[in-house]
Amino acid sequence: MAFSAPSFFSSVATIIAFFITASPAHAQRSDEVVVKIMRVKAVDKADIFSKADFYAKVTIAGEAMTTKPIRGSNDVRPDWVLSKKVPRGTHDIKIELLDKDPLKPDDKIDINRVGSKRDLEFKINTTSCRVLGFSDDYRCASRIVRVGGEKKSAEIRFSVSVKK
Ligand SMILES: [Ca+2]
Ligand SMILES: [Ca+2]
Repeated sequence: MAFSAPSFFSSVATIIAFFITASPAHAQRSDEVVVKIMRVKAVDKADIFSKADFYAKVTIAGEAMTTKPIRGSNDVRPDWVLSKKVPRGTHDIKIELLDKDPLKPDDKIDINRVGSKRDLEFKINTTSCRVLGFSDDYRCASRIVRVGGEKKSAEIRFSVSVKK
């Protein structure tokens, strides 16, 4: 070529190329993980003296959040919604269900059919929008139903979705 660009322009081009490839807006994209618990139903008596006082503790990417208890009901439709902003990628989620008790430590309710486990622990991939860690993978926002089998167990219906 007859025309040779001055070094100033090639430097500018290098700087622009750097910002395009290393753009923080691209690298640090974040998503909001939303866990919704739609229903909790006791399988056996969660509370030996009365009806259950269910509440949930949900941990998303290391941050634990607790709902208010719904007192005196063995079958609740709580519509609990817990969410956290996370960097795009795969993150851990834990769901624990408990029965509030004024006189002694709250009981952990079994919602995991695996004998040695009472909680649900799984992962969300916010890029592919898939819930991982169960026997089948679930798409975002699909309804997931789990039920425990030990003493003081319940059925739980929930969904995990991602807001981009
Ligand atoms: Ca109770
Ligand atoms: Ca279990």
